[in-house]
Amino acid sequence: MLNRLLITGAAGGLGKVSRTRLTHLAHTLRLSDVAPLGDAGPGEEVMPADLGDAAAVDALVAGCDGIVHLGGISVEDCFSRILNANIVGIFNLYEAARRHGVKRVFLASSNHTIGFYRQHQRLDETATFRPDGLYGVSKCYAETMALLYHDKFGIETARVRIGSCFSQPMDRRQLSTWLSYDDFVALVERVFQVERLGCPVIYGASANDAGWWDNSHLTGLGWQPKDNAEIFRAAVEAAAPAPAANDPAALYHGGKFAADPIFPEA
Ligand code: NAI
Ligand code: 15L
Repeated sequence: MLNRLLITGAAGGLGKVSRTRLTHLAHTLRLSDVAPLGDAGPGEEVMPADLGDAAAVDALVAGCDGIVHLGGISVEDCFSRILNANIVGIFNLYEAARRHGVKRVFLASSNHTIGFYRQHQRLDETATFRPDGLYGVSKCYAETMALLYHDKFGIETARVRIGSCFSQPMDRRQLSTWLSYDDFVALVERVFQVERLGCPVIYGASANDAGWWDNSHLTGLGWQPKDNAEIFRAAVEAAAPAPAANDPAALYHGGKFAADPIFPEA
């Protein structure tokens, strides 16, 4: 069991799931975000911080022995916001982890690192990056920083290319990319419980019949996703007509992100 586990992005969708369902992993959960987090409950510490603020991130990481890094811009956005949270923020986080001797990180990367592959293509850990926007590029950077800090300083990171982690799949594409909350929680558990992690790329998807990603390289992790988006197929297909064959939603792993423009500064 960890002593103190830092969860960044704790006010977000996956942060809320983590806050309630990862309590058994550490004596104390240190919760951080720029958005309101409410009061600390039993076994919690609340520490608001902007990931772009190096001093604040240093204080955040001090005294922690594990990090679940969920914080940051989580969709396509203008470059300055991505730069602050996802580029400067990742540098601040790994530098703080190095200074304070944190040994293990769960990094929320994204399928948008490989979003421009076509949906007929099956990918494994050897797939090279094909980001579908600036957000995807920032996650490629995050994965690369994790690898650098592993090779140079021995910090272990699970580089988890999360598909679509919601209570249920919301469209046809997500029948392939869905990660259930139960499978997400089980993956975080294994990341912090396995004896030797290394720095693997992990495709964060449930055991979907329609899945596109191959995790067969993860022989020692002991993570076996149990859910399958197929049980939602009838409801998903009834909710909306199939997109046209040339619609990005039906063409690319990253779906409609591939059609996003470069967003102007707000
Ligand atoms: P979310 O957008 O709900 O949560 C992200 C949190 O980060 C927010 O609460 C936000 O306030 C915080 N944040 C943004 N900028 C910040 C900054 N400068 N400093 C500190 N905190 C900041 O996203 P969600 O869905 O919970 O995803 C969590 C992580 O997983 C994100 O990094 C996202 O990119 C990644 N991910 C999520 C997927 C999903 O399906 N939920 C799929 C792929 C990746
Ligand atoms: C992501 O990276 C986003 O954070 C999430 O909100 C979803 O859009 C997901 O990818 C997806 O591709 O479905």
